[in-house]
Amino acid sequence: MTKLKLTLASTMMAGLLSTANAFAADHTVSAQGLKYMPMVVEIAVGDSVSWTNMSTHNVEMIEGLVPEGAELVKSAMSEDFTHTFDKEGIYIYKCTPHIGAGMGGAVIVGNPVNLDAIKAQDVSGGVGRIVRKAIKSAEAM
Ligand SMILES: [Cu+2]
Repeated sequence: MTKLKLTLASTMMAGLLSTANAFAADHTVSAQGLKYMPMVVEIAVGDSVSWTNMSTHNVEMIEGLVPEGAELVKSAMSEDFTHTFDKEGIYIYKCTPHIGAGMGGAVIVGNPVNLDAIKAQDVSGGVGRIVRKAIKSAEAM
């Protein structure tokens, strides 16, 4: 390759890389009282979610209610938190101290590939309400 062609090729590569980054979006979920708003967010693979206003809250994903093989994320109490989702499916999370009051939410990444697995779980109480809302959103996709 000539030097010009190499320069052109690397310029194109840089363009492709920055285009890919430009499509990854960050979505904000805000803690309002004892609720996460919005409670269900639908995002693309590679997007991130930032939880804000986390004065007395955290994010704890629940075993059996995330895609198979996905990391069970647990954020530090009272700290804003950002997580990038690289694996598609439905993620159900709770606020550890406030799940009794129903505080939690769901992130649906790409296709809800684990919808049947989540439906098969026997969940009640606050987590049950979040799961039912997530299933409703996933089925409407
Ligand atoms: Cu909370």
